[in-house]
Amino acid sequence: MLKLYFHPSPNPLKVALFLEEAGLSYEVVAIDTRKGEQHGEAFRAINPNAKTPALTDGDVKVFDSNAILLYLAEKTGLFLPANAPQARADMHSWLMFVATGIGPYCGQAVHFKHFAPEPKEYAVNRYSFEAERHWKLVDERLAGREWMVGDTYTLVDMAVWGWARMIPRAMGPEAWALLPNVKRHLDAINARPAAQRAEALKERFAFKQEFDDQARQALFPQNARLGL
Ligand SMILES: N[C@@H](CCC(=O)N[C@@H](CS)C(=O)NCC(=O)O)C(=O)O
Repeated sequence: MLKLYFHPSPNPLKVALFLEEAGLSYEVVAIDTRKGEQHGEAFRAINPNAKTPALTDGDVKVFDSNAILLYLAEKTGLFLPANAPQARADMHSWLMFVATGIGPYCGQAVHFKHFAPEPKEYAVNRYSFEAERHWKLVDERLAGREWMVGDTYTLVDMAVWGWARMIPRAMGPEAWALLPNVKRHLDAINARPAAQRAEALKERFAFKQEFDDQARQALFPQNARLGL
């Protein structure tokens, strides 16, 4: 049995989308990161990085969303691009680009825009600039093509979807004017029943909504060093 360790956030949602698209049977284990459940010993035995998502497949453990997408695609043979050198190279390049560029820069853009204490202008400018620069590259990639790699829907599109949903929060609602191809790609995936099922997973659990001291300590443990 597959078990998805889940919080309704961009990285876990990519994996939920794959599982739903593939029609795989899986159990969802809620990890309420605002309550600090990611730091528990049992979860860290699965993901030493103490972040969601993680997946277990029997005795196999896999963490980091893009690694999980690759694991599931290799396991099932689904949502991979053609088995040709350029298509596989494109898959790896864009997947790593999402993992090392889109995810971290959007995550930090959200953090500094919405959560960091003042003064923060320098950090907001750096991360929103880099988030925009990365998304413009995805937008150029999607100009004149339906999907990120080859001419079919693959795991790379799912990786992009997880964070594209967050663009207004990371960059402001006006960002869509700069990214028409990303918006078209997002709308196409949002219209898929699997995406709607992935988004609906959060309704099954009472995830903590309040952003209080408990949530701040769980998500921003570094603040303790500054006495915040
Ligand atoms: N590189 C990791 C990043 C995972 C990550 O940052 N997950 C967030 C949700 S999107 C999380 O669990 N945050 C809780 C925390 O930082 O304590 C991946 O792609 O899975």
